[in-house]
Amino acid sequence: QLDPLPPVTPEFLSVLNKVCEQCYSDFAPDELEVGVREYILQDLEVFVRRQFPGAQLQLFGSSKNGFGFRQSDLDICMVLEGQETIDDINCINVIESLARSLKKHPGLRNILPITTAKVPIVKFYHVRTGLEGDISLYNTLALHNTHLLATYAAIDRRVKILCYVMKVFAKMCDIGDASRGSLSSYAYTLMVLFFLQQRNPPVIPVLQEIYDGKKPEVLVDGWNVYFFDDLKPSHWPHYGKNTETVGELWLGLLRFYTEDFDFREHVVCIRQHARLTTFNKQWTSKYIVIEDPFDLNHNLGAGLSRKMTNFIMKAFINGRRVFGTPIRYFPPVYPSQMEYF
Ligand code: 3AT
Ligand code: MG
Repeated sequence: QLDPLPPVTPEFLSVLNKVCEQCYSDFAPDELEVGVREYILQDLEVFVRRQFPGAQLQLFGSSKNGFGFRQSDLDICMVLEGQETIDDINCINVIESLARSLKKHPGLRNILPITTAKVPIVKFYHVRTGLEGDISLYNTLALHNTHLLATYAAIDRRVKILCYVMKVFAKMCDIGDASRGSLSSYAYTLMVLFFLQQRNPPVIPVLQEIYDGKKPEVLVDGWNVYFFDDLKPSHWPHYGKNTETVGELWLGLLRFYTEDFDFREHVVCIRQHARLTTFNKQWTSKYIVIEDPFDLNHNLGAGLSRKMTNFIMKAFINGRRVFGTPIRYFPPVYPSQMEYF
C-alpha cells in the first residue's frame, strides 16, 4: 500500500527540475574526458597489434552511449580483421594471451583475465587516469545496443538527463551493480527509455518500429538489430508533443513503476509499443522482467533473487516518496559511495 502524495506545486516541480539538471551537470564528462578515452583506445590498439596484427578495438557502453560518467569504466570490444566470429575455446585462448601481453604495457596495472564469465574479458587499470576498463571479444550485439541507446540519447536532451538521474539514483540506493546481484546500468537505462515511450504523449518513439513497408532485417548473432537511426520530425507524428520538464518526468517515472506498471503481468520492452506480457515470453517466474531489445531470449532481470527484487522495489517506493514530497531546494549532496564515478 502506497502513501498518497501531497499535491505538487509549480514551485516544487521547479525545484525537482533543478535537482535533475544539477545531477547531470555534476556528473557528465566534458569533451576533454571524451578525448582521453579515445586516446587510451588508440594507444591500446597500437600496443595490442604488436601481438595480434589485425586487432581492431572499439569503445562501447557508457563511453559511447551518451550516459557516461567521469569515472565510468572503459568497455572495449576487440575483433580480428578478416575473422567474422570466434568460438568459445579460441576466445579463452585469445583472452589469456591478450592478458599476458597487456601485463607488459607500462601504463596499465591489475591485468586480470576472467574466462569463466558468460562474456570472457580482460580487466585492467589505467594508471594515469585512474580508469578501469575491460576488453571483450566479438561483443557485437553490445556495439549495436550501444548505438541504439546513443540514438535515443540524441533525440531529446531530457532522455540524457533522466538516464543520468536514474543511474545516480541506482548507485545511491545500491541497486545498480549487476556483479553484486542487482541490475546493470544498461537495465536501468532500458527502464527509462520504456517509460519515455509509454508516456502520453510519448517523449521518444520506438525506433525499432519505424520503417516503410516491411521491417528491414539486419542479422547479428541471429538477431535482428535493425532500428531507425536518423529521426526527423516528419518520421514521427508525436515529435515535440510532450513538453514536460525533466523534473516532472522523473517524478512521473517513479510513480509509473510504483503505481501503474504491473511487473507481474508486463515486460519492460523497448522494441515495440504494444505491451508485451510475461506470459507471452514464458517469463512468469520473475517479478522484474526486462527484455533486451535485440537478444530477445535475454531477460536482464533473470539473475535477481527475490530478496534483491524486493530491495529494488523498495528503493523505487522510497524514491517516489522522497522526490514526491516538497522540500526547499538545497544543492544535492552525494554520499561517499558516489566516488565510484
Ligand atoms: P556504466 O557507466 O559503466 O555504469 P555502461 O552502460 O557502460 O554503464 P556496463 O559497463 O555495465 O554499463 O556495460 C557496458 C555495455 O555492455 C552496456 C551494454 O552495451 C552492454 N551490456 C551490459 N550489460 C548487458 C546485459 N546484461 N546484456 C546485454 N548487454 C549488456
Ligand atoms: Mg561501462
